[in-house]
Amino acid sequence: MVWDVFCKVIDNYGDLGVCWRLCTNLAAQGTQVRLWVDDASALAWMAPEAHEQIDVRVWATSTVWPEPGDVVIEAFGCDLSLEFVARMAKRHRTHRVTWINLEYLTAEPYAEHCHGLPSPVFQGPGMGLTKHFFYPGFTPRTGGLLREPGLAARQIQFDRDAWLTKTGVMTSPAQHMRYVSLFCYEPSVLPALLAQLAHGPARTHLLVTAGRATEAVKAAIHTQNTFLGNIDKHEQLSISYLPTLSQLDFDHLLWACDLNFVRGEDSLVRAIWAGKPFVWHIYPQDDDAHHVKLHALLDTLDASPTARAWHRTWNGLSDGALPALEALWQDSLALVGRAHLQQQTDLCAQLQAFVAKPTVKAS
Ligand code: TRH
Repeated sequence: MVWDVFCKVIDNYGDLGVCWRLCTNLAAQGTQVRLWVDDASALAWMAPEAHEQIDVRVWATSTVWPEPGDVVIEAFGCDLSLEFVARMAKRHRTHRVTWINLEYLTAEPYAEHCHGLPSPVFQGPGMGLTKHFFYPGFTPRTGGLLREPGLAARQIQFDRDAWLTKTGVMTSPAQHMRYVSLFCYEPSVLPALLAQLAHGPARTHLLVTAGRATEAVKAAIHTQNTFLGNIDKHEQLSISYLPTLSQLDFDHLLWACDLNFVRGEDSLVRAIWAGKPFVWHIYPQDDDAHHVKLHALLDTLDASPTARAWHRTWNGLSDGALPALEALWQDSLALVGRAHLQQQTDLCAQLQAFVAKPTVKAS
């Protein structure tokens, strides 16, 4: 089987991050994958070692299209080139081509209702084809979550101190140090978080990811002289600004920390698999549709009052002060969610089963 996966980078790292992860999951099952992407530059750090079964191709207007594969994944409604769609339709007359639109992850009920729905094409270059909507999700009636085999075993074998030392974060074994990762957009309460960490009572080392989170922390420190004074006085908070990490090391970061602040969708799922307390910064939408989406996730994971209060404030849904950190260190949102979601068939296996279904075959 050859799979074509199409990805357009809108902004941030999530579009490519999800697509690359899907491709590596497929390749691990022996599938040949072509990843078509309009801007592959982030793969240089996200996947520096590449993968011999994943053929990364530039998706440009001038692309000369090869024979389409057996399965074509259009990630997040990225609109395939009409020339390629025409080739798919032509091939489909003699050899089944399965066309799937992989949707964004959400815990909202519509994911269950829309998962697997067909959309036959009656006119235009794709006439005769059927596009299917595939919704990742948190319940058995959705397409599940990306979770590669062996993930839990790798985490068990992970040596946190060795990793922190290798990355230069830990120079000598630090007793009673709490590690916190920060991957976020620009939360308005970020200065309040930094101030809480700086006031202790425990010593905290903050690992700030490259890009927007680093810029946000530097801006907050720059404008918070009183807060800076606190850092200097008590030495409770130290900060490392990380370089861009490979996806593999991004997981290691989440495994190494006692508390993870994550954002977007792929890192949310990885934070759940990491099983550590986490706070999610949801990708903001203009019409505030993300408010419903956030609450749907919290309901699905049966979040504690602590987790709910943190998520509301961190995401700007509440004007109140940032809740106290103390209750968050023990929060079991990820642990409970992981125990439950690990029972689900993972997204890659569900995709493969979906493609093999007779109803899809007949399309
Ligand atoms: O970067 P994001 O904010 O992506 C977002 C969301 O996906 C959002 O839904 C989408 O609409 C928007 O982009 C366009 O967060 P996300 O989804 O967690 O993706 C980050 C990816 O980057 C993830 O695969 C982890 C990876 N990553 C690394 O590999 N190394 C790093 O150093 C960092 C910081 C991230």
